Amino acid sequence: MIALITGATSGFGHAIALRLAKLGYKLIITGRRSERLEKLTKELQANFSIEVLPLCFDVRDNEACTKAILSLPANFKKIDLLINNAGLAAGTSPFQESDLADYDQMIDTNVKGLLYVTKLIVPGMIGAESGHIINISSIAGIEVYPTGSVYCASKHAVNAITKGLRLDLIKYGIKVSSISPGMAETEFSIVRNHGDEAKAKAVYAGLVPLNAEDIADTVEFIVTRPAHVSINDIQINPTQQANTYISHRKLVN
Ligand code: NDP
Ligand code: 8X3
Repeated sequence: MIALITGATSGFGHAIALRLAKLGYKLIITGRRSERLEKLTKELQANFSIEVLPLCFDVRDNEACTKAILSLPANFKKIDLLINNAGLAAGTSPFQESDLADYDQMIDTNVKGLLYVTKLIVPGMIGAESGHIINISSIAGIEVYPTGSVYCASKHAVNAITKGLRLDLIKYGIKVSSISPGMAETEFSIVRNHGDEAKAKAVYAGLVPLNAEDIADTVEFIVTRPAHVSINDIQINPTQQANTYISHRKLVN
């Protein structure tokens, strides 16, 4: 079985790569940071007896996505599992103070990037009359919270695309799933706060957030169901987070 994971250089994607390697998948790992891809490739090859192909490209660039996917060697062409994980939130300001460049980055990555990659992988799955696509969405795709309008819009779009793909691909035996996590401590908040690590840390003050392993566990559950079972969506939150805006924090002075 071959899996392609977007955004494998950090956080969820990195943990999912290690987990799928443990399950025996051959892996295509992608992201923009080539040195991290090289390091992960070496780690996967050293610890698991699997083949790994790193592909460095920006999912916002359709030409680069196309070049990368069309360059796949014959022994990596039949992709059984696509994990659309690459994504981000950018900015924490209310709409009226927020930045158009942040909107472009979120929509171009979370929505258009996911579409570009999926569009390139789906024909092979249709040809094989099998396959599985897992989109990493968010609880931001379920509820909208203050300062999150565009990120939430991007994840609502991911949910619509997930449902649409499921409807259109059902006749080819292709499973389409999504995972909708709440707060998880990865590089996500550092990116969202434009590199401000103190502000990123404060996001999780007084609670135990999810971690990347929790999402790898969820992926493992989804991909190990029998052929006749398809998981549509799994929502997963920290125990101290009820929804996007109600958390129970225990602050210590
Ligand atoms: P990280 O910042 O740790 O990882 C994000 C990954 O996405 C990196 O590997 C990054 O790779 C990749 N990426 C970002 N932009 C691009 C791009 N333009 N082209 C290619 N790859 C890109 O965050 P998480 O692991 O937390 O996030 C993964 C997904 O989970 C995202 O879709 C996010 O929205 C979602 N999510 C996160 C939650 C959280 O609280 N952490 C909760 C719910 C959902 P590189 O920089 O090398 O390109
Ligand atoms: C990330 C989770 O709650 O910060 O998708 O929007 S949240």
